[in-house]
Amino acid sequence: MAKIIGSPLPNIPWEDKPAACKDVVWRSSLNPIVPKDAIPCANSIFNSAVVPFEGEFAGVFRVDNREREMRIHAAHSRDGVHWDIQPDPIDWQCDIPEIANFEYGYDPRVCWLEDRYWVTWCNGYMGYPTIGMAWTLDFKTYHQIENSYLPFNRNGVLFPRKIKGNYAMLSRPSDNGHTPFGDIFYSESPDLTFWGKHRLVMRPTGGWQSKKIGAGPIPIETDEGWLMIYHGVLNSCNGFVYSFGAALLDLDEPWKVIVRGAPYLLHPSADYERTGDVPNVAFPCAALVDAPTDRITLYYGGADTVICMAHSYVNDIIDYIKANPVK
Ligand code: BMA
Repeated sequence: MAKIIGSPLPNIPWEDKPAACKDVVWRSSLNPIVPKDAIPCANSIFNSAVVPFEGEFAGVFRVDNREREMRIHAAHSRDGVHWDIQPDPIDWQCDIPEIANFEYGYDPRVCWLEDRYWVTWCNGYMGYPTIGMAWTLDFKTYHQIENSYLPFNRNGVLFPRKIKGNYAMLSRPSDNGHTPFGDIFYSESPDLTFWGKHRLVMRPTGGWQSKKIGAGPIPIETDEGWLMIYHGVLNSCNGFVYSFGAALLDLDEPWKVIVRGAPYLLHPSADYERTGDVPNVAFPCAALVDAPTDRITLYYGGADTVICMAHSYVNDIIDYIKANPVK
């Protein structure tokens, strides 16, 4: 059994696995936990990040507004299920004039790293998507730094500690549209501003992950490797289908894949994943883990419209991908 290198989270939002469920990952019976119109300006609220904060939970949520602009809002919850979402988007504080002009932002992730929370998101720069970064201590004031990469890039996901002396991030080079390709890359930085030493981690393979792939939640450290949950896309005759699965990456050289699951963990099959602004999307952006009990709760967007939760055990996911690997 792999040992999780992490903290207790006894108040993790949780439901036991239904007796009839044969899957490794099961959906919350409360789904969708955040409806599309939870605040007046919202057209849809989805693909969002959640972290433990001061005994409760902080959220950094993707809100597409009724002009269909992509914005990021702060949120707070006592239990990880019921959320108070700020009515106005985050007002990023930035003293770099070239970066300070916010254009659009979406698909945020949040990572506790050393002494503060870092938000990464897909950030519009001169009309092009790249990875934006900002830090916060209180989820009220957010200090934006340089974009991490040249466009085009999406799905920037930090590792929660330095690896071999450098900060580390996964990302997914892309194009300016609905990218018909996409591999997961790994990059390092001495200071969170200058990123290099780029390494290929994984390419698409078959089936549900045949078109493109992108990292999801912050990787989870275990003594056997980093558990990376990622989305994969199938190009069906009715458009893209977003499912998610998992892989285990080497602790010191995370571009080396130890094992990668061939079947998906969750595939859009509930109504709220199949019907919405973009049908057939389950897009994970965050995970909560209670290390002593092995419990994991995933947050994912349903059909680009709502926020959902799913539960599992970290070791059940690891055992499942080991038993069903991509060969
Ligand atoms: C991707 C991103 C995600 C979205 C997905 C499905 O390119 O834009 O935010 O969930 O497409 O539309």
